[in-house]
Amino acid sequence: MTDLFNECTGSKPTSISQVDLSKVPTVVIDANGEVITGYIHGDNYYELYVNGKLVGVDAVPYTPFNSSVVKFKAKRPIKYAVKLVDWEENLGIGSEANGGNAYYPGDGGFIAKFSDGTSTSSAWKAQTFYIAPLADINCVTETGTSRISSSCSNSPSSGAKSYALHWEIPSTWFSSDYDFSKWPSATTFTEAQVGVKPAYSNFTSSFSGSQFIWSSNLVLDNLVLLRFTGN
Ligand SMILES: [Ca+2]
Ligand SMILES: [Ca+2]
Ligand SMILES: [Ca+2]
Repeated sequence: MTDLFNECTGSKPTSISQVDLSKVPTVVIDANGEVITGYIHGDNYYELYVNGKLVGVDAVPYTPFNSSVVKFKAKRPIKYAVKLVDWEENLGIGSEANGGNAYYPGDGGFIAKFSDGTSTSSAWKAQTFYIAPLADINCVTETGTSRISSSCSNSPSSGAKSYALHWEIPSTWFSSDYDFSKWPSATTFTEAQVGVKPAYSNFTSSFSGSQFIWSSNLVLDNLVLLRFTGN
């Protein structure tokens, strides 16, 4: 992956016209495929797999917020798999220092657009594998494959009172033939809900038509896997 916007390396273009796309290397997934360009932005960390192979990882795991551009050569239909992590400062309990609260539950958010015609939307599948911080794990319910934390409203007041739920990640979740058909649909969020940053807002034309997505809980779901098959 190549930086679209990354304050850590001083790469801070104010628009896509300032980005030299010819310098973005092509990752060859399928030698007889076509070259596809993608724009990616997430809070806080993402990994992109295409047709079962790792294409690249986010250059900045936590903050400052960044974005990436990627080129890969692959055969249609493109099988997208994205690992998302809403990182934390209090490791294992899903919270961070923010606004005077040492145990603030931070939020996530992800948006991407690819030149095969793929945009992030509720047509993607999104499954959570880590929910925190929880004051009481019994507020989470499971219905079918949905892991629902919408009733978990009380944030823990301290680290000692913070709990987390984890589910085992299938070892083949990113493979081309993994059956994700029963995963919940991704939930879309507005720019206001995710709180946009320059790493995204300087390039809105490149993300045009895509929506911010996550699993059903933008705040408490901290490790989310996405799957989508393009045209
Ligand atoms: Ca990042
Ligand atoms: Ca969170
Ligand atoms: Ca975050």
